[in-house]
Amino acid sequence: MTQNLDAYWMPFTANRQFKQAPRMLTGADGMIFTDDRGRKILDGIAGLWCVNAGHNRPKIVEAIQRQAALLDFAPPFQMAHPKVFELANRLIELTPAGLNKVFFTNSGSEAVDTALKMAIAYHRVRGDASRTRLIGRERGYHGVNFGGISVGGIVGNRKLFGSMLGGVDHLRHTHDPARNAFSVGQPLHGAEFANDLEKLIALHDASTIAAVIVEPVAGSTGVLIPPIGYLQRLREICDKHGILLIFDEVITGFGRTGQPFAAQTFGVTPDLMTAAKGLTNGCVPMGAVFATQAIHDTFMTGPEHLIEFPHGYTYSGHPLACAAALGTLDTYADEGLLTRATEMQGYFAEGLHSLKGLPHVIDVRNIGLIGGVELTPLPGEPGKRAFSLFLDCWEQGLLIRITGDTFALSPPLIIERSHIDQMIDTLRKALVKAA
Ligand code: PXG
Ligand code: PLP
Repeated sequence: MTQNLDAYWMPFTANRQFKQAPRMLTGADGMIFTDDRGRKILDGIAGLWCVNAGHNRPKIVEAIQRQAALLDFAPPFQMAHPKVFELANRLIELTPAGLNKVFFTNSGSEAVDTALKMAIAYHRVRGDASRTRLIGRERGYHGVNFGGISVGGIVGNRKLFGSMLGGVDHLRHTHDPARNAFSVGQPLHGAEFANDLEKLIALHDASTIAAVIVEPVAGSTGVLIPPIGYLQRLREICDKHGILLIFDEVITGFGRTGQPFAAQTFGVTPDLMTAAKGLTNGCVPMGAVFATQAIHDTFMTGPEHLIEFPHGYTYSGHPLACAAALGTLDTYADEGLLTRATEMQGYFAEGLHSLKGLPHVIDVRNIGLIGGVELTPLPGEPGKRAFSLFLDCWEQGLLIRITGDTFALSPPLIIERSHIDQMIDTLRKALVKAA
């Protein structure tokens, strides 16, 4: 197939490199992609951390097909359709107790900006209008919209784009390889990084701070697992000072860490929680923000004919997305996938940590079915060593994800031991070859 590749400007892609040697996917089933050369490629990253039930799942495919013929679109403002309520009810059975209201968006980025707006508006509606400041974290990824990059902490995603939201500050990230390299599961050291929040409160005064947003496990930035006690400490400080805690669970939601949400894995409940990706198994775009009853109810005052929260998207709660999400939740439930990572994580961790000692491997990190392996950068060429490894794995039939000189694995939750063996074997050979 020769195709003109010029017109399409690709997202988060080295466009010129790609177009010289395209990597074109043409089909997918279960754990396996097919490419345009007819090759089979093992999906080591659930598409992009989203296809948690694996590809081409019948209940999801059929639900989307049926819905398209039944009701293709329903306006979401002042109107609705039954499936969006059904989905909301199903979702709050899975969320941590207390998070029982759902607002729908079309992506993780939109979920993040929605949550930030909810937090600021919540304080204002309560009569606490000076609480507008948002606290993010270094190396945080919260999507690509202006709110998300403002609280985000990945310099490369910010520096081209001028001024960010005002009144934002950042906690330090928790990556501390000197003390924690090769930790299996949660690292022992670093709960005290959460005390940065006390410092920012001392600097800005709590009365100016609306919310703190963190990923329970930072994914895109290279798989940073929260040190034991860290999230608990953040929760305590937020409670002490009336600050909302937002967990961005776009990656960690829907079974990735061994429970439906990482909040449950780590035993810390936020006030607002974002999700996307695994919500529809990646099949139709959809995101969500979960809020407490108290936050929701704060808005439910004033004349009843007025809109309480002036925010929403044309495609909020889209019928095809709702159908896909319901099919996805059925598939997760039928197969016990939302806790399957607990069963598989031991074998997965063993495989990953067996890469210790191979050339240039300086750290291995894991939790649930998320793995990160960090390599020494090539002198003066950060990111290049991992990019070469990514290309080699692709040629050898394994799709991985890289960020800087760390590569990430986040396979579909249907993974079997034989797939883990294949992934680790391919990586081992690639690391040895590259040395
Ligand atoms: N928050 C978090 C924690 C994410 O991981 C988003 C928000 C944004 O979601 P959308 O749906 O707008 O992309 C994400 C997305 C990577 C990678 O390589 C990760 C994401 C997106 C693209 C690449 O790790 N996560
Ligand atoms: N831009 C214009 C001109 C619009 O009319 C709208 C929605 O009506 C938007 C942007 C926002 O689009 P969406 O609701 O899909 O986010």
